[in-house]
Amino acid sequence: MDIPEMTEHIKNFSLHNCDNKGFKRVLLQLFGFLGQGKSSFINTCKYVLDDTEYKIYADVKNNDGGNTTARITYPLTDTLTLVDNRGCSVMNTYETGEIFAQLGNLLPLDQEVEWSKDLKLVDRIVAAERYVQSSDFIFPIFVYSVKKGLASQEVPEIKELLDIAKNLTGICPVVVLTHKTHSNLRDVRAKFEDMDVERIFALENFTPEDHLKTRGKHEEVLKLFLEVIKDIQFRIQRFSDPEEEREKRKQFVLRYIYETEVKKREEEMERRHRNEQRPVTTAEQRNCTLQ
Ligand SMILES: Nc1nc2c(ncn2[C@@H]2O[C@H](COP(=O)(O)OP(=O)(O)OP(=O)(O)O)[C@@H](O)[C@H]2O)c(=O)[nH]1
Ligand SMILES: [Mg+2]
Repeated sequence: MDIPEMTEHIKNFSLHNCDNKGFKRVLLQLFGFLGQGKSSFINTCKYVLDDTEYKIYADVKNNDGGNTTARITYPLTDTLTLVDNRGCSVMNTYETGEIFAQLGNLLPLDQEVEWSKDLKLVDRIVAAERYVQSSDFIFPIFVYSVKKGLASQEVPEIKELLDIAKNLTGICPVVVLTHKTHSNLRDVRAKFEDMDVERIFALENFTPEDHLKTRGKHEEVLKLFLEVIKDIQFRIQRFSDPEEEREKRKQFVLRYIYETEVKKREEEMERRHRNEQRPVTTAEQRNCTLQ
């Protein structure tokens, strides 16, 4: 396929032509840590698919991230919609619960995202049930910046995040590596390959500073979407109806929140127990005598 054919193929892709089970739209759910290039990737995709001048749709900032604070939808074609989810700063349990609730599409779209600690997230998931459309097919895309590098000790935690995302959505997340031209590329790509990621795309996002359209950059994005479409067509045949899929995702996330909460409390109790068992130090004894 040449570039116009690829573009037409992506724009004409519709769930009506496959055994869609009642799914109507695909949400391409972007997730990842802060400042990895998620919003820039959205602007890049719009620039390539619309093929007009470069526009800033999703807010991009020149900082370490934390700029996107809401889940915003960006329709790309009649069927494909990109979702800019709020990035997390670290992999702590309450932030990851929140990420999975966003990823599983259990929280409302186009609204500010607040991070809820403890079980408040459960209340928000229940309250959102009225607003969330079950007919949305969820497709996870993990965005990671090559520029950041990837230390070996960070690998297990990213692998866990990707594995949970896979079990939650039923789809192996596609990994998009941004800042492709950075010298870390080879190392970062190899580490993601070792994490059993099936599809890795490395690209250089178009940015406000550099959006000269080259064939290489343009084609890279189109190829990514052709693969994503193939994955959707493969997976949709194996899904049950949208209501049941959403129910499964909800149960999965609620169980995750419950289990992490139990683990947190157990750890807290163990810590207290350890403190009680600890022999009193000479300094503490001295303090007691002085009082
Ligand atoms: N050179 C280059 N710069 C990039 C690339 N991707 C993103 N940037 C720049 O990196 C910075 C952060 O990118 P964003 O798109 O805002 O990242 P984000 O993941 O949306 O960040 P938050 O929403 O704040 O978590 C911006 O200054 C972008 O212009 C890339 O592939 N190449
Ligand atoms: Mg952003």
